[in-house]
Amino acid sequence: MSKLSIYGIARTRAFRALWIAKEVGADYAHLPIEIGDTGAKTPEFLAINPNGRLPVIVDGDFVLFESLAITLYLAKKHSPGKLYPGTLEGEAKAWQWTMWALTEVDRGVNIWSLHAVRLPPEERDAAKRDEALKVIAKPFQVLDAAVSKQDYLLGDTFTVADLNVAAVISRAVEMDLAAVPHLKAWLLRCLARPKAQEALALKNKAEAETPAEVTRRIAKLNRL
Ligand SMILES: N[C@@H](CCC(=O)N[C@@H](CS)C(=O)NCC(=O)O)C(=O)O
Repeated sequence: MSKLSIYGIARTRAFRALWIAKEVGADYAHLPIEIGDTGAKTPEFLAINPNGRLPVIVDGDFVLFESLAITLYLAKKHSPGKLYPGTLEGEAKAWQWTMWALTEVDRGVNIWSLHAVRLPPEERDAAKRDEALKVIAKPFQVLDAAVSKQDYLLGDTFTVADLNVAAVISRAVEMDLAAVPHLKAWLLRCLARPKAQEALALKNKAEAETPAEVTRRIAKLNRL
C-alpha cells in the first residue's frame, strides 16, 4: 500500500497535489473523491478533513489540508534544494509567491473560468466574468514583469514557487493573454512540463466527465 494518499478528484485543487507528487516522484495513491455530499462531506471524509473540502493528503500518520501547504510540504520533503529552494531567502520567496497566488489571483481566475468556459453558456454571468478580469489585471502585470527577464519566478530553474502560481492560474491558458506576453510564455513553459501534462490529463478527463449540474453545484458551494 502507498504511504501517501491524495484525496480529491483531479478537476479540483487536488490537481495541485497531483502535479507536485508527480514532479517529485512520490509513491502515492490517488483517491478521486467528489466534492459535496457524495464525497468530501461524508462522515468518513470529515474525520480526515473537517473542512469537507478537497484536497487533503494522508502521509503515514500525517494529515494535511490546504492545497498549497501540501505542495510546499511535498516539495520540501522530496526535493530539498531543488524544487524546494535551499536558501532562507529562496524559501521565503516561494512562500511569497504562494501566498500571492492565493490572495491575488486564485478566486478571480476561478470565477472567470466558470463564467467564461465551464458553466453552460446560458448560465454564464458576463458581469461576474468581466469583474474577475478587472480584479486579476494588475496582479497579472506584476507576474508578467517578474518573468520578463528570467525564465522562472526564482531565477533560471523551475521551483515549487512556479508550480504553485502556475497551478493556481492554470485555467488562464484559455484567456486572451496578449497584454501579458511574458506571463503567457512562462505559464505555457510550466504547463508543458511532462509531469504537468500528466496531471493536466487527469484534470481534463475529470472535467470532460463532469455533468453541468455538478459544475453548477460547485459554483454554488464555492460562492463563485
Ligand atoms: N483553500 C483550500 C480550498 C479548498 C476548496 O475550496 N476546494 C474545493 C474544490 S477545488 C472544494 O472542496 N469545494 C467544495 C466545498 O467547499 O464544499 C485549498 O486550497 O485547498
